Amino acid sequence: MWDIQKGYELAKEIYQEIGIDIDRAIEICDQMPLSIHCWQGDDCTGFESKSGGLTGGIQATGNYPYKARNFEELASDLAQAFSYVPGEKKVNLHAFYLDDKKADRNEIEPQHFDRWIEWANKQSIGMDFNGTFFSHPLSKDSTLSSSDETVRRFWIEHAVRVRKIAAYMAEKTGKTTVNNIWIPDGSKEVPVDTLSPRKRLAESLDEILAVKYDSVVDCVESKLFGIGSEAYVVGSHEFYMGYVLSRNNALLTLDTGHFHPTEAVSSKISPLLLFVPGLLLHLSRPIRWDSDHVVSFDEETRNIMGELVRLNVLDRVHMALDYFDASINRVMALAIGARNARKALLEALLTPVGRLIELEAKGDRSTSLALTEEWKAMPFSLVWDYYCARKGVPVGTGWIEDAKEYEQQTMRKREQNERIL
Ligand code: RNT
Ligand code: ZN
Repeated sequence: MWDIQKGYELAKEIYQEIGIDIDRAIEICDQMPLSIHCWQGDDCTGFESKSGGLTGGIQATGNYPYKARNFEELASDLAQAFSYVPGEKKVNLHAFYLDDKKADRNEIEPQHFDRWIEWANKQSIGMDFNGTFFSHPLSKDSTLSSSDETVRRFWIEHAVRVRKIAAYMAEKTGKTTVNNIWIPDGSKEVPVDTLSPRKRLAESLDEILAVKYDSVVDCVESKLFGIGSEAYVVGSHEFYMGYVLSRNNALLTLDTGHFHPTEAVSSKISPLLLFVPGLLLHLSRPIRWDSDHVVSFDEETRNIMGELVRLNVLDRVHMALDYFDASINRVMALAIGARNARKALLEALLTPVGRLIELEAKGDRSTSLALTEEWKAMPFSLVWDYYCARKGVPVGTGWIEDAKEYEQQTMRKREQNERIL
């Protein structure tokens, strides 16, 4: 292993030349919570007994063995993945990861999540939550926008309970719980009446969000299309944007895979934050469509973090991962995506924002571009390695062997993709 301390000292000097204090950057980066999704660990299967597979127009493709089949395995895999990721973390749960296979979605109670809460407290992490409006017999057609009043009421009841559970999680962990609402409602063909489902969705949301919980941050997530809802999605971007702007009762969720492939979430942050109090980011990697690939240290992820740092809005944004790849080791998928998100944030925090703004204000765009481009080749990895080492997290490729060892020692004992009911 190379001398990490030496690397840090060198990087400190180099970044100081452009006016950047790397210690300060590390500190800010470390405090920003990153919500790590449990559903990568089991291909979004959940713990309910009568699972009819993943529905709702989302899909986890691949058949890598050893997926987690129950609470113990999923919690163990998550803890393993967390150990490879520096910085403040939260666990992001879906309602169908409840600890009681008998309770239906309209019957879930806070106590069904006690084991998760105990686990989160042991890890000293916060918890985020999501209602599960898919993979259920009553979600076949639509949920909160349904014209069938019995169905719509069922899902309203679910969402109301989910918020209560979120408040309970916040109380037990002493940390804010972000509650995200995403529903799959939509259709393969354009319906004649595109408006009525949206009116019903707005009414449902008004009812669900009527009670205010100080410890819960509610968010609503739009989507351009899903499998089977290619032509029409009730909860479109315009719908939710209008909804939160008119009600001011929830934040807007931007999933990086939920827009047209030529649109970039990074370019939506500044105009939206001018009007909405905050955003939830679902970081993903959409390859040509909403493919939900593992988050990469790619241009868009770096652009998003760059924009948050340039706008100085980290305190108005919640960051969560949202992808599911069933074709690779799931613990490694989590570690790769989480490390990349954190890496991109740290890199962004090393940007000489003040200097660039000054140059732009002076109209010196050539120097600003030159500095931006030279900055890209600065020794960022030395700072990242030092940060990992300081947090007791494996440096560089150091975690890969360890994750392989975990697969051999722990995951391999599971029979191939078999579920324990
Ligand atoms: C689906 C949304 C949603 C889900 C999770 C499981 O397209 O992105 O956020 O991925 O809630
Ligand atoms: Zn999402």
